[in-house]
Amino acid sequence: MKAIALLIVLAECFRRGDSQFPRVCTNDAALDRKECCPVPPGFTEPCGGTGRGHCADIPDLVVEDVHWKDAYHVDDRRHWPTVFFNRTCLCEGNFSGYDCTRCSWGYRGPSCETKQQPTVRRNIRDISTKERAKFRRYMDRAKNTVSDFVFALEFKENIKGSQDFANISVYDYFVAVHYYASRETLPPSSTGICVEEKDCSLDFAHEGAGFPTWHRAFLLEAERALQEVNGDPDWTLPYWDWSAAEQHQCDICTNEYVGTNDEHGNLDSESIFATWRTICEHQVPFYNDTHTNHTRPCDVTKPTGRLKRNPGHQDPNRFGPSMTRLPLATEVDFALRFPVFDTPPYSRTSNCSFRNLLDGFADTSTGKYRGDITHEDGTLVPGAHTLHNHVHLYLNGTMSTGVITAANDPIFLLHHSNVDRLFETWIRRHGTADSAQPERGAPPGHNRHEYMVPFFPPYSHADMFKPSTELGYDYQELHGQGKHKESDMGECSAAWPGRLEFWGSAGVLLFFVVVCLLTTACSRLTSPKTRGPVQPALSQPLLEDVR
Ligand SMILES: *[C@@H]1O[C@H](CO)[C@@H](O)[C@H](O)[C@H]1NC(C)=O
Ligand SMILES: *[C@@H]1O[C@H](CO)[C@@H](O)[C@H](O)[C@H]1NC(C)=O
Ligand SMILES: *[C@@H]1O[C@H](CO)[C@@H](O)[C@H](O)[C@H]1NC(C)=O
Ligand SMILES: *[C@@H]1O[C@H](CO)[C@@H](O)[C@H](O)[C@H]1NC(C)=O
Ligand SMILES: *[C@@H]1O[C@H](CO)[C@@H](O)[C@H](O)[C@H]1NC(C)=O
Ligand SMILES: *[C@@H]1O[C@H](CO)[C@@H](O)[C@H](O)[C@H]1NC(C)=O
Ligand SMILES: *[C@@H]1O[C@H](CO)[C@@H](O)[C@H](O)[C@H]1NC(C)=O
Ligand SMILES: [Cu+2]
Repeated sequence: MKAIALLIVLAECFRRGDSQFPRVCTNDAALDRKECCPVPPGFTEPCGGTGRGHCADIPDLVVEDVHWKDAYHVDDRRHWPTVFFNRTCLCEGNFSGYDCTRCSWGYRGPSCETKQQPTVRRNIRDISTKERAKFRRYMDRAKNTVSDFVFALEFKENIKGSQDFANISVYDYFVAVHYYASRETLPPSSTGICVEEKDCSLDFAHEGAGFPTWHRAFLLEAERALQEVNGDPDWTLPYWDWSAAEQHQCDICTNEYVGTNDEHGNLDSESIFATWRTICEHQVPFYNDTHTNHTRPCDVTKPTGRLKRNPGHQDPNRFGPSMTRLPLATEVDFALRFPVFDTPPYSRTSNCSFRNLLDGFADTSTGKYRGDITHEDGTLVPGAHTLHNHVHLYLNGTMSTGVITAANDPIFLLHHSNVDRLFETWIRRHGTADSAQPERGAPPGHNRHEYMVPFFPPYSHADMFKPSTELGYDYQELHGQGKHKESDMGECSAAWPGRLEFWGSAGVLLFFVVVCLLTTACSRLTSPKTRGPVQPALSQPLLEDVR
């Protein structure tokens, strides 16, 4: 009993987090009521009233299951966003945004009544010199303009009112959002809630089924913010097709794009980005008088350094020999062949999963997860650091030192725009069946209907799992259009897609084979449409699952 009481007390002590909300909702009254339903400028009712939006309770869509770690229960991100706000605007028709003054993705017009012609995200190597200058200027304006979102400097239980929220620039807001989604809950401690690093961190954006959809939402929000701050609603984020880079080296690491660097990784003073300061580069353990360390919330008002980049100089002994160059187009081709979006446990250890290949923890020759191996003599065999992860590490600097602060470097947006383009290529090739995303069983916050932390007002992964044209944008060109004839899927044979692992083992197979032999269904085995000896015995819904 005492132990349980102590645990509860501890849990109460360590609820923590810094977070971000519209400035209009961080006044004392709104915080107390946990209600963010502002009256938009020019209106008289919250959320604009009938025909536009009204205030409503936020449902809790969290899926509780085995992957929950103790750290989850002391984290402000739990049951997002209800620790902070449990009511927000529910917009009608095609309206959206925290006060229903914006349009849903893909809609335009004063009443958001028109479905827009998709805007086109272009290859940054193909846009004009003028457009490149615009890219640099637009980024810099976002870096130097105050956002209408503010960021909390304290744990939830210490937030007293608006004074605990700080202004932040439009660009840094996105750095902070990415940081917040992936930050650790508390430092590992032998006496604390979690002993090992892996149990202390909760990543709502990476290493899980929601990786592509989370970053898609992030890019849409960032693109819109850049359009708004620059008064250019037709502007689109360019993408950097690193798999087609000259000599497999960073061909946009020049002052025309994101900045040239010297051998120490410092940006050239001629680049506009040399003046940029990073935020949140250090997670500071925080000694609390209860004798356990917290991870102090990032103080977004304090610059933490300059951008660093040194492409091709990442340590190959630590991360593998491929670190001297960018990922190859053949590796992308390989990943795109995988028809199964994700496989249990929908995490960094997933095998034969398109998502995990793209995320970068699966080997692009076997299709299987591969982690670091340390031999007894201390020698390290680096695990798989492929595609998305490979590019981060290759760039050796701000993009590689920690996933939590990588977004400080503007190349992050260009890299992720390309990652989203690969996700889109996969969608156009393999479809968007609901069954592709897990309903449960993924790490916290990564299941299909869970809200993506920390977007506000909240929306789910499912909202992003559709062809980009339905969200109002498209790409100049998808990856390897028309040339994906090969069938190599490494150790994940095409007739045996990884999703079947869900059904366990050979034992289950044997069961189906026996059932099959005992019934007339066996004749279906010879049907010319079937690919392997097992699938015909499975029911139709499962077959759809497998696709
Ligand atoms: C330590 O944590 C407790 C409980 O959350 C809090 O009341 C107290 O202010 C914290 N101490 C410091 C120095 O912030
Ligand atoms: C929302 O939070 C307020 C303030 O804590 C509380 O009074 C109310 O019961 C909550 N509503 C729901 C639906 O949880
Ligand atoms: C939303 O947009 C669609 C497409 O333009 C339009 O048909 C529909 O009427 C709009 N809905 C509302 C409620 O305005
Ligand atoms: C934050 O920004 C808003 C809008 O620009 C401004 O009105 C407010 O004074 C700023 N607050 C602080 C503490 O700087
Ligand atoms: C907490 O962190 C401080 C500073 O890093 C360290 O000196 C102390 O030993 C830590 N305490 C615990 C209980 O881990
Ligand atoms: C992935 O494949 C490896 C090697 O075949 C196997 O040892 C491991 O258990 C698999 N992992 C999962 C999560 O299925
Ligand atoms: C860049 O890579 C070198 C090894 O080649 C390493 O010593 C250095 O710490 C890396 N720098 C950063 C910022 O990651
Ligand atoms: Cu990320």
